[in-house]
Amino acid sequence: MKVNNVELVISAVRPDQYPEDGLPEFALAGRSNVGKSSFINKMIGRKSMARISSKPGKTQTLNFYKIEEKLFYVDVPGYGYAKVSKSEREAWGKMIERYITDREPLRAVIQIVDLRHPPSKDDVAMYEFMKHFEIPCIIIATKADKIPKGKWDKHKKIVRTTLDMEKTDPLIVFSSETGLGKDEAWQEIESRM
Ligand SMILES: Nc1nc2c(ncn2[C@@H]2O[C@H](COP(=O)(O)OP(=O)(O)OP(=O)(O)O)[C@@H](O)[C@H]2O)c(=O)[nH]1
Ligand SMILES: [Mg+2]
Repeated sequence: MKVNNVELVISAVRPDQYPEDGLPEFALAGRSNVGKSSFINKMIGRKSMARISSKPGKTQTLNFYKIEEKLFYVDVPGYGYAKVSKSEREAWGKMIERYITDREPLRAVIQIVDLRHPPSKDDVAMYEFMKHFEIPCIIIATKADKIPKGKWDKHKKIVRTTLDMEKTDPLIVFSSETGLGKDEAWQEIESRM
């Protein structure tokens, strides 16, 4: 999709603030600092529309980016940030759980993992959560620019087996630096709108 028009419609902390225009939504999930906001920026061709964190764990809201009046990317606070207190973590969990399980316009969760490393326990738990609630998901393995091309296939396999991914779920190798995987990701998203 060629993107000219992007608008941060709301940074929501409660469901009654979520947009009501019914456009399809694609939510980002992933470890803090894994590259969720960078993914959005690359997909929409903006350098800094979605806030890239210098301080991981800072984003505590659901940020709804409206793209071309056609869909929303929903930037979600990352999980697994050690310095977040237990009560904050619980509040986060409730907000995300409720959004993911109750949200009618949600078409898929885009789960971002780091291609360089095996998925963490939290990554596995997130994927299992989506399977349990039968949420469609697209897995993006990002930061591919940080390892040699010759290793991508091997690392892809590790991601698939560690998450115990369903065969039909897409796994796309991506880089927010180079734009690798951008077209494939857009195809996957547009096919679900
Ligand atoms: N080399 C490289 N760096 C990346 C890539 N994607 C993200 N980064 C870097 O990783 C850091 C974190 O990126 P963010 O996009 O802010 O990560 P996030 O998942 O949104 O983080 P939180 O909002 O804290 O959960 C930044 O320094 C980015 O520049 C990538 O594909 N390649
Ligand atoms: Mg972010």
